[in-house]
Parts: sequence; structure tokens; C-alpha cells
Amino acid sequence: MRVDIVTIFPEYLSPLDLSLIGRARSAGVLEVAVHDLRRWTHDVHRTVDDTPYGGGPGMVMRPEPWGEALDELVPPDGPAGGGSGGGSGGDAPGRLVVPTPAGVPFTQALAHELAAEPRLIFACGRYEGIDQRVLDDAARRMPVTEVSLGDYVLFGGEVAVLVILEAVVRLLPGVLGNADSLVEESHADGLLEAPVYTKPPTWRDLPVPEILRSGDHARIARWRRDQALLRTARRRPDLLAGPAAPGLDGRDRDVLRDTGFQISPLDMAE
Ligand code: JD8
Repeated sequence: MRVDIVTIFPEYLSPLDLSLIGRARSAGVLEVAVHDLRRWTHDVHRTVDDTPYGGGPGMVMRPEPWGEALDELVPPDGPAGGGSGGGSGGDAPGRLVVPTPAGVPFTQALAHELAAEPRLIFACGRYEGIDQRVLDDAARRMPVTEVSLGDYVLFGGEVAVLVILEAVVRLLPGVLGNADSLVEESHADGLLEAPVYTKPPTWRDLPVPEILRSGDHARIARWRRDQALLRTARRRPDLLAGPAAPGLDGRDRDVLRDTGFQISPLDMAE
């Protein structure tokens, strides 16, 4: 996968040199290029913002530097210099991803969608955001996804890109040691994860649940499912309702009913 990131704070993305993402880059699974938006300004002050039309607080990011940046990264007339398109993804058709509080919620499902793309271009906004015409113009030649991490307000898009890339890159083949762990994790089956434990068997007078040391894998699996159900019912009841709800079997419903959790008839698996 090829990833291009455009920002006025390139140093904000230096964590992408570290740990598993850093290793994925050295292994060639992932190619990341971080670009300073000011490279595409031409005035002595390298200006990237201006006052908002219609008035209001703050400043808005100017369209011109963004337009030139995206033209260079995704040339309107197709791969630069007639590239094969099969190159290192540098000139593969890409998807523009724009973090914004006004975006669609970022989810594990969207992470899987993005992980299937050969190329992602991230536009990191600052100030009050990016002039909307930059996205409208880009949408003329590539898919554009405006995405939000959640209902709280950040200073800009950079940390959102770090979060999104971590969720996406760990889904790429060859990044996670044993891909199995992708199967059992949170949200993989629509439930929150059960609590986890390791040695010592007792710590500060707190014992590890006996069942986990029983070796009875069937009873351990059931215990973990029950814990996941209870945790999900307490912390994320929204995950148990509606179309994306995990298929609950009879035993699941008994566990939830015993906690007083109302299972709506709709959620009853066939
Ligand atoms: C991009 C500029 C700041 C936002 C005025 C504060 C995502 N879940 C999220 N919360 N906030 C963001 C986010 C915030 C951003 C930018 C993403 C670019 N800002 C602006 C509008 C209100 N300031 C985000 N993903």
C-alpha cells in the first residue's frame, strides 16, 4: 500500500517511523510519504490560510496550495510521466481521506475498506478546516472519504491520521505476526473483548479467575463470551441492538437476560 500525507506539521507524523508501522515500511508492505503543504505556496510568508467567507471565527485553509499538492500527487491526466500504474503504488489510483469532525464515523468496517485500497492520500486540515472546493475538485477524479474519529473536537487532522493508519496497517497481510488475533479481537464479532489476565496467578490479593487456569477450553471460551456479552451490555448497549448486532444464541440471551438487559425481539437470531 502507498500512503501520502499532506500537512503543515510533518513532524506530527514522525510516530509512523516507529514500531510495527515502521517495520511494515522497512519490510516494503507499506510506503509512506509525508508532504509539507507549504511546499505548494509561492508567497514569502508561505500562506496556507485566509479569512472565512460569510464571516465567523478563525481561518480557513486556502484552496490553491491544496489544489497544487493534490494535482502533483494524483495528476488529473493520470499517472505522472505515463507511469505503468503498477509502480510502487506511487501512481496507483488513490482514495483521498480527509479527517473532519463532520465526517462519517471511523469504524473497524471502514478500516477494512481502506486496507483494501492500493493507495491512500490523507489531507490533514487545521484552523477551521479546508476550503470545501478542494474536496469537490478532487472528487472529480478520485473517491473522497470525509471521516471522523468521534464526537469530540481536535486541533487538526494529524492525530486522526495516526489513529486511522494504525487501524488500517495492522489489517495488511504480513503486518501482524499471527493474523489469527485479528479474528478474536474487539469489534471483530461485534462484541467488546473479555478481560485478559497473565501471571502471577494472584497479584495484590487479586486472583486470576479460576476458570482461566482450568485448561477446560470449552468452558473458558464460554466464560469469555459471557464476559464479552456483559461488558458490551454495560458499556456499549448500542452494539447489541440493530442490524450490526452480533447473532445472539439462546445461551447469549439467557446471559443478557440475567443481567436485566432487554433483548428486543428484532435482535433475536433466527
Ligand atoms: C480535522 C481542523 C479543527 C474543527 C473548529 C477546532 C477528526 N473526531 C475529530 N474531532 N476533530 C477532528 C478534526 C478537527 C479539525 C480538523 C479533524 C481540521 N480541525 C477545527 C472544526 C471546529 N476547529 C476530528 N477526524
